[in-house]
Amino acid sequence: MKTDQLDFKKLREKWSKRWSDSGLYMTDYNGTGKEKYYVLDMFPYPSGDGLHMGHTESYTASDIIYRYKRMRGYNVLHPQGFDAFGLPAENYAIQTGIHPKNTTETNSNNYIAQMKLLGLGHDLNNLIYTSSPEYYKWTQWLFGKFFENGLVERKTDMINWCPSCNTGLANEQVENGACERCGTAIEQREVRGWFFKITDFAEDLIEGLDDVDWPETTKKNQINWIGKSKGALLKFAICSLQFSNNDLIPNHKIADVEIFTTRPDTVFGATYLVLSPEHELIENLKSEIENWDEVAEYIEKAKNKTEMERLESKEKTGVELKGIKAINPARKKAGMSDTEIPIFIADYVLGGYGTGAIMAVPAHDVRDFEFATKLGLPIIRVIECGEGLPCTNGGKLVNSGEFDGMNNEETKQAMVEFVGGKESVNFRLKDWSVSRQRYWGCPIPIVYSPEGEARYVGDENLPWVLPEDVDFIPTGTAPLAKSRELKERTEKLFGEGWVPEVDTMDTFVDSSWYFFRYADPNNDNEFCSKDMLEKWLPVDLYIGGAEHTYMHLLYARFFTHAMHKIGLIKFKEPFRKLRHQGMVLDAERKKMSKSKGNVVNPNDMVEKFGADAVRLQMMFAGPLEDDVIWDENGVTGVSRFLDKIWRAKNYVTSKSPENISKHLHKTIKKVSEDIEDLKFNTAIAEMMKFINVLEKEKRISRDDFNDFVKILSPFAPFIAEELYEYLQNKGFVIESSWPSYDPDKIIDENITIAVQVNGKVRAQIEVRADASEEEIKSAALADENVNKWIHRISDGEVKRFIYIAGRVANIVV
Ligand code: ANZ
Repeated sequence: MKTDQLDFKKLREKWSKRWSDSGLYMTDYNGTGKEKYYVLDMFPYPSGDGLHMGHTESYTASDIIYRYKRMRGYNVLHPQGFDAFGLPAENYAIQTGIHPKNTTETNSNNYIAQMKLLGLGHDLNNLIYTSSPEYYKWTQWLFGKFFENGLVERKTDMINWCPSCNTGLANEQVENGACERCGTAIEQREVRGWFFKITDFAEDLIEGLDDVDWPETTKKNQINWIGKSKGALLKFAICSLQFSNNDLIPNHKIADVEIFTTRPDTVFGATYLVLSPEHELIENLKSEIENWDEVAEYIEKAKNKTEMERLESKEKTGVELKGIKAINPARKKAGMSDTEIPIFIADYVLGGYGTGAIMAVPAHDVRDFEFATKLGLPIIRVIECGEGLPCTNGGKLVNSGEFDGMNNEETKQAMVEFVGGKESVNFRLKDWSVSRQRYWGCPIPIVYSPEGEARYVGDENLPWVLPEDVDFIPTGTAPLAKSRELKERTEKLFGEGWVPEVDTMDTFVDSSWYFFRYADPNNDNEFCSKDMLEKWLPVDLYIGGAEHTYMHLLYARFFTHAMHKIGLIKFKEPFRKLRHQGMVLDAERKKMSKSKGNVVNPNDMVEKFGADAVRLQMMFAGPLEDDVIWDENGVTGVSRFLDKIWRAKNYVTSKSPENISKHLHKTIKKVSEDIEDLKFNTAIAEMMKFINVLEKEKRISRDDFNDFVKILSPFAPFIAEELYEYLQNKGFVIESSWPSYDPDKIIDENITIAVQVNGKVRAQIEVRADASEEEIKSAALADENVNKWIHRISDGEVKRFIYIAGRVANIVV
């Protein structure tokens, strides 16, 4: 007897080859007549470790959507590519001497093989690699457009510096004061480099979130990151004491300092000013400051602290700027005492936020209170907001002259006018610093004239290729500075004395626009043609990890807004719908990590259980957004389910028994709805229920089984394809259409409802489980006993009908 065991290895070999050979997953770029659907994965960085279980999870989810939508009749774009520039390849090159180009190629090929193993239906014929000149030519072109439109600029600014990676980092790339790549504590360095003006879009980037279907927490986190604060800019005059023997001459004003505050209502309580150690005014006031040595020493010390250390330190430190004082403008105007207030520098005030200077109101601000108590500075309460201090609540104003007795919120605007300030909105977001002093990245397409003026190399010189004649060893200066070829190229094209920019771009620039390129990946003349933009974008569904909330997802949105602003595209938001997958944890619920040695390799799992089982288990383990506990014992459950399906082909006969066909229609309905909602776990549970019923009945018609195979196919494409062939269909299952269900057939068994008349049960009626309230009402009224009681109590008039779904109907007469 022939053994009929499900041999997943055989199926894999057979179908992987046939799918690739037939070009089944190639995008129909020009296809007309069908509605488009664009489902996007976050493309992987081609590391030596290969795909991990997290990829397996999110890529399976998007693959299910892809297959489902195609069967639903959509023209679907389901692309893939590689985020191929980046530090790890370069670090690897430093260790081994192998050029990053080669490691990228080997690693990507490994990824492609893994994607095939998992049966993922990406279009592998149109892959993109961000490190290829064909791609980065357009990254540079976009940089050029941004440059011409003033959206990228060169400036000197304090940036985060990773001393281990020897490169600058954007704020988003710093986690708790450490480099997000290597964990080394970051330093602040003043660097001249290129910055994208993301802050120009701060408001738009908040507003745009109203138009997209994204997880609420992700929206909230982006909004918090952008950090909009409404407040005011108030000017405080600075006076010198030098000529008066410490007797202030109030009119001897030497400067103004502007502060940003969200609490102008508290200005009468400002008892001192604080400048951040970086504040530019300090240097200008040098000749007036009596304790300059002490001040200079403090400034030096502050440089070595991370922003986090400065913000969170409980022990506030600072130094008074002796010899100068500030004037509290409100107290002066009201003719009050304590007009002159001391000025400090303290590192709890940051240079890069607001104006880098604050008015300190110790009675109502926690940090100011800590500082003031430590240094014994005066504290003046200006709001009645409870007993203790500091008190940050609202309340009635006191010690505030003509404002006394008024509610603090209501005085904010008037107070700004009173002291001649202006309202102002401040954002926490900073411009995106993109210059990296590393090799393996997209060259910045800029050259400098002998006078030092920056110029875009011009569209005609793109791609501005990454030179190959350099050493990778990072020294803190950019490796490209050592390239003779780049230097010569620049002089040849632009003239003697011209020099090239030698920094490369942050790799997040590459991934900020890749989803545009997917729509037209081989276009040599445009980053993406108008037709293809029109046809495919924006992205309908994007699936990827929530860890990208602050970097990639924000940068990609900024790029899209900026491209819209300069007229390259017609929309502002790139991703209509976004969903995150949860993390994959090991059986002990621990995060998988190399150091813990608990990383599960998808290849091993596919080898052991087959791709269908791995895909099913990933999706069955829980809702997509929840963490997945990867437990091999769990996989046996789905393997058994697959075995049952395999056996079920032997039950095919001429006609299905009624309960099988009813159950099938219910299953089709549920699976369709669940896929639309990305509830893959419950869709699988429904199919399992169906198979269990079929195991008992052991009879199903060919057409019914064929429909089951179709709805299974997005989840378990290998077995589904084999069964589709077994059922003598032509072509591939993904080319067939998604089965519809007959609503009349879905009716479950009847249910019994108690019918009350004025609260007393008078009948039990049988109705279909899905009967509407109207239907139940007429069935209840048609009941003889109910009718009798209605007429006994009243003349038959029904005042109200109350239906508690599935249980009780109450008729009030
Ligand atoms: C006076 C005041 C009184 C303040 C009060 C608060 C409470 P957000 O909401 O984060 O925007 N601030 C301004 N610039 C700063 C800087 N560069 N470094 C550190 N702190 C800074 O916070 C705005 C408030 O943070 C501002 O309002 C200022 O303190 C402080 F009862 O001004 B406030």
